[in-house]
Amino acid sequence: MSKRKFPENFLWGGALAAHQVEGGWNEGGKGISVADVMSAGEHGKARQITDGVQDGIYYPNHEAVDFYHRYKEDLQFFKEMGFTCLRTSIAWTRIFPLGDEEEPNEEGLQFYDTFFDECLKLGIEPVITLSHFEMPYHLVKTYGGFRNRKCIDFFVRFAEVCFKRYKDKVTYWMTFNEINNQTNFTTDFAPFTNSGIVYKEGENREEIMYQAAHYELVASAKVVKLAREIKDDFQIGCMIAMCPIYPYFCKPKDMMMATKAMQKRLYFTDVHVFGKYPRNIIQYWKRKNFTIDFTEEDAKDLLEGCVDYIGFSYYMSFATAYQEGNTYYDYDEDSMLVKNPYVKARKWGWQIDPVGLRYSLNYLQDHYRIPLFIVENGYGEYDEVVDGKIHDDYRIEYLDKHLEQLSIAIEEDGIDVIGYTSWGPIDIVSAGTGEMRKRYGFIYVDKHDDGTGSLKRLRKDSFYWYQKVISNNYVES
Ligand code: BGP
Repeated sequence: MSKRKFPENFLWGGALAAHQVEGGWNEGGKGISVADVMSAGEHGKARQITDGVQDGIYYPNHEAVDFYHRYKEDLQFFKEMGFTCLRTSIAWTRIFPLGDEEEPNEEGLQFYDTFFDECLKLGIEPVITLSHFEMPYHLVKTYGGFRNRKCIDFFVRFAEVCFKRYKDKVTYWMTFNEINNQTNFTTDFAPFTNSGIVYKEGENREEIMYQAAHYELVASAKVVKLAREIKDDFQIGCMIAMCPIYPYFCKPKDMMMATKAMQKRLYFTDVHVFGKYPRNIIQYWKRKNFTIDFTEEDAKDLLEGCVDYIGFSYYMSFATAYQEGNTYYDYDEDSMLVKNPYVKARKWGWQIDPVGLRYSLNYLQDHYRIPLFIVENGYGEYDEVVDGKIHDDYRIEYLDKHLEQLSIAIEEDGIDVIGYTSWGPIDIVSAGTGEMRKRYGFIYVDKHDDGTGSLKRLRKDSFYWYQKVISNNYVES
């Protein structure tokens, strides 16, 4: 057993998203967001967007775990675990209820003012995502979300208000959560991926996805530029989902397949970090005859809005095998992913691969050479309460193995990592399925899939484990 130390000033904490934790969906002048019109999926199935809020449908995000009213109590738990940072998002609809107004909603701004003050009072640094799967629903209905260039300006205005208002309270920012995830969701789930796109029958979904993603990348770059004008020492990053894709065999064609799949998922990072698209994506658009509205002004904005760090989520890895007839990109993504026989999958099919985290850190550092921030990693599982206790050794094992790999990456590979925020430090609504039973927390919340529950909070065994890791600032391996 050796003790692997983390760097001094390493940021330790947890990560949340406003719509998954806050509730209070129609309080404080808040408008309706995409998340507010997403139904709960059946167990393990994707959720659906409904046309507005309809009677008789259960919307899990409406109350979530009531953080909106209970955040003071919850911050105390985080403090007790020793958090030095907390990642969460600002609900766009608290600040601009419709999204296209000229003036922000003062009550929404005040909510985050008092929330950030409370964090800072406890020595917890807020790490803020501007858009985490919760575009104002009005922008979806009226403008078609990010298929419309106008949404760039709405997003920039929202960001500007946040930067100016919270400039003395927040240093670490991220623009769009898991911006690259939309390449996997040319489905009814698309509006939930920040893009706000609802696809119509018969349209070329892929082309529209690339267009919307381009507008989001431009919006992100403009926001990064603006952030620097407002405050020099803001640290502003992107946020990507990092799911490394391994070749199934060492067959050259499998390797090529894996390379192309990685390019498709990670081109976003190239644009964020270098301010330019990689040639492979431009070439792909040409091959497919996609017409992307991409102006000279856009190219300039992208170049001038490069990020300071890469925030990323890591939960799992994938594997891929070449299939006869498929020419790399021209596949349906799901059908090209194969089960990796060397790693175990969990209930929701996510493959557990701690070494994949070390691989990801190396990959991102080698390609992009700027600091990294692990802003999501965690284990979603059913938890059982027995006599008021939750023995979640499976979660401890998962996190411990990932932290071990993180410490190796820092110590042996010299990776520059700002911090680590585990996903859902308190149980929250699952983004993918809308379930409560897919729990990630160190703190259990008595809330269930049918909306019942006292909302009482309980410390799980993992609470004490994480508390120890943070206070020691090392893991044993
Ligand atoms: C990421 C999202 C989060 C979060 C997490 C876990 O993709 O950024 O919002 O929810 O995944 O996913 P799920 O909640 O579906 O288990």
